[in-house]
Amino acid sequence: MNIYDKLKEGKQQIVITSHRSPDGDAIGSSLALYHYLIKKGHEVTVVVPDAYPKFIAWLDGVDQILTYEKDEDSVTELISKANIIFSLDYNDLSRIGKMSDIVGNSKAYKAMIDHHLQPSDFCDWMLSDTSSCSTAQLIYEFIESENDLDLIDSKIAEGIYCGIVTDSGSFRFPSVQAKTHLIAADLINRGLNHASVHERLFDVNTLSKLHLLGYSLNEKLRVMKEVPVAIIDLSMEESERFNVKKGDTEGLVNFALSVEGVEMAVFIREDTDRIKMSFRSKGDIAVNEFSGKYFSGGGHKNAAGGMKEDTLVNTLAYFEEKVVLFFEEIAK
Ligand SMILES: [Mn+2]
Repeated sequence: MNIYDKLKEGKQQIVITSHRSPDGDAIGSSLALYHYLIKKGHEVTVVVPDAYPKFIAWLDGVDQILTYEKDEDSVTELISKANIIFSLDYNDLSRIGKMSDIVGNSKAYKAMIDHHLQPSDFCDWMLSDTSSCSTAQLIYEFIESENDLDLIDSKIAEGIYCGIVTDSGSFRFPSVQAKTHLIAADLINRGLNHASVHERLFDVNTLSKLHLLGYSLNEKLRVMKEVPVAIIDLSMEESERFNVKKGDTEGLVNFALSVEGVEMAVFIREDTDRIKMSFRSKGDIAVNEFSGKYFSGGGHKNAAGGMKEDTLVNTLAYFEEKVVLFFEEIAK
């Protein structure tokens, strides 16, 4: 049975789940679907493994979200009673951490709506579209295929728009389709205040985050001589000096990549027990391969993570040596 018929069987007990460290698309798409399914007469709860970031705390319904980390018992009970479980913005149970057993073992009907590569087979029904820029766009298309676009109000529109904007780099990534813009236009026609969403998402920097950005660009950003690679590194001492909090260093690596002529960038940060790395690249340079080979990491072609258990000084030297090799190999 497909999800559309399942939803027509009558009032359902629905739990919407999304991935660990939920981002703007995870929460935006979950809340958009939440408000839509409530309008359709179902009983709905959104559940995530751990805390959502502060920059999306303004979304309508966010205060109703349950976190497994904090509410283990209520979440376990809800999932055991659910008729339908939605998996949004993830396609493998490993992405929901400690929740994976209770979701995996549940007898509920499971529906996946997601846009990541290589979905695992754990659902009864899947809307898996890897060409889509976001799960939020797929939520719009889900509502569209039910002929329910007229049910989209400002709450649903803000969730969808938040997911699209945050996952598409504000409509700039190659994954953005003409359809994505048509959806944005339709949401605006239905009353969405897009400017206010952008403001609430992006004009919320703390002073200490901006001071860190200034310092990183002024004192730390450098471009290697041998290869078109930009580096920003940050020691523990510097992190402490700027009172760095979770999320404060996010986006720094993109500034490094934006230097004219630079083709690859790395942000290297000394943490308590290891050195953490974040790689970005332009065009055909596959940083996931580089990271997999030298820094026990992986990810996407143009955005990957990695790490090394060594000192910052050693890691920098190792990186600079290996990245020169890497560019020699690419040139062959
Ligand atoms: Mn996503």
